[in-house]
Amino acid sequence: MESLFAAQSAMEHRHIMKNAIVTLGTVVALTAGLAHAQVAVEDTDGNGSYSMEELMVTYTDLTEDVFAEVDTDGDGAVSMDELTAAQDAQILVVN
Ligand SMILES: [Ca+2]
Ligand SMILES: [Ca+2]
Repeated sequence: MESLFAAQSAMEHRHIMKNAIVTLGTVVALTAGLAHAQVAVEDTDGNGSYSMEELMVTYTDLTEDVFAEVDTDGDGAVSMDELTAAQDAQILVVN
């Protein structure tokens, strides 16, 4: 009986360790996400969204296909949220 308890205890310990590692991974991912969001793209014409031309100042090799992927609602402009999502998903990466 005692060895069964010991085995259970060891399993529980591993489970706790696994959760701690997962939590740490989430924190790292969130921190990385924040770092991506800090890549500044200038809204040159100040209309509150990013055009292909504005994005290309920062992402010089941006293609129309990638722009369409970033513009998830397909309205022809990239909003702040769409930009952040694309940066987090590493669709937009500065070379
Ligand atoms: Ca703009
Ligand atoms: Ca859009």
